[in-house]
Amino acid sequence: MAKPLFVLNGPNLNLLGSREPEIYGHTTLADIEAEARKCAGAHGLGIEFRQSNHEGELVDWLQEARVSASGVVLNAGAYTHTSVALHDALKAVELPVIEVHISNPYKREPFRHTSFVSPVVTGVICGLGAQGYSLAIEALATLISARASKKGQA
Ligand code: CA2
Repeated sequence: MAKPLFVLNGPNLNLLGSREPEIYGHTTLADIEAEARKCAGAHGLGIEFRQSNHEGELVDWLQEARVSASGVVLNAGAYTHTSVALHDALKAVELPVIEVHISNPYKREPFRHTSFVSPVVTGVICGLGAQGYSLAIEALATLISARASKKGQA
């Protein structure tokens, strides 16, 4: 069986569903995890679903993903807009990575218009609500099976 997907969530995403529903909707992080498991399972993939409020822990998990995952979904929360450490960790990860944002940061405050993550990931999904996680998993499943058949040809 393929290595699992890592679905990594940054600061304050544990509060989803409890505040600011006009921006983030009513879906909780537990709901997102359940949907992500279903979606990945349909493609024969397992999930390691995690959330942290600590930048260094997210860096550790990206380093772990490098050896233990087949792809990564990353919603780095506010660290998206500040973190050189996450940028550097992503550069080293050598896996398909999809950056996800529930809201569309480009419709929001100017400080959310810069991402340190986007230049070093495979793709970005934003502004589509919690559904963005399932779309990212679909994209990873396609990328991973394309990689596997390329390897088989070699
Ligand atoms: O839209 C996204 O997914 C974000 O990554 C969410 C981050 C924000 O800093 C990014 O600019 C865009 C914030 C996550 C905090 O989520 C909360 C949810 C409910 C209540 C308070 C915060």
